[in-house]
Amino acid sequence: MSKRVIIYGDIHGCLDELIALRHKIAPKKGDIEISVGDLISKGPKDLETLEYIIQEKIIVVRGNNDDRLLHKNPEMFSEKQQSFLASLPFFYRVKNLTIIHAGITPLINLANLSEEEEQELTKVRYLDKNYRLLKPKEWEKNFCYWSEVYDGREGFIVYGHHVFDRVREDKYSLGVDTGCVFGKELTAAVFKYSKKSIDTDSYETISQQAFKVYFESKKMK
Ligand SMILES: [Mn+2]
Repeated sequence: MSKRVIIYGDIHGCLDELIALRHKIAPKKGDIEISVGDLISKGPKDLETLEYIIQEKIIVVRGNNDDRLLHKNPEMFSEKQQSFLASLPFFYRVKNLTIIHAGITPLINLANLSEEEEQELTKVRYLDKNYRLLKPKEWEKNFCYWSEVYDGREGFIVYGHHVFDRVREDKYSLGVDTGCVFGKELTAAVFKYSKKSIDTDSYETISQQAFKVYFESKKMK
């Protein structure tokens, strides 16, 4: 079987589901495994999940919850875990795929990111009509969801952060957070690797049902 690029949605400490999902996928040597971030917080097994991800050498991009917990409660982590979290990139590229935790806006250029824009990559959902990112309390000014106006200039973006009932596909992006920690599913998108360009039309999704509801939230979406 040819090499694959396997991209996991938000894990949020749901280690048992991650292990069950990887059992279905059966990653082999040469496969590239990437997490969209939000490894921790809200779920049952933060530290065990971190250790597992480090040990299994899964690539991770930085999620808003990874950052939040690291800054809010650094004492909960070992030095190794702290430096792992602090070193997470804000995006990761494999050929024409770009993995980002939340997404991008038309005003952001990945080659030249300010610190504020780095944070936006971990948080963006809705934009106003000038394509500025809206804070949750401003969502009534919602003009669009970021992926509706993304034109593909930074590659095909695979992201998490926003919970969908099933993966969300737009022309140049794929949302893979299906809300495991909220009792829904942990999903991976699996692409065939190619030296030239990865075919973003023919991916497969593989999911694992959550074993329980770990976190209840009115603001799930
Ligand atoms: Mn999340």
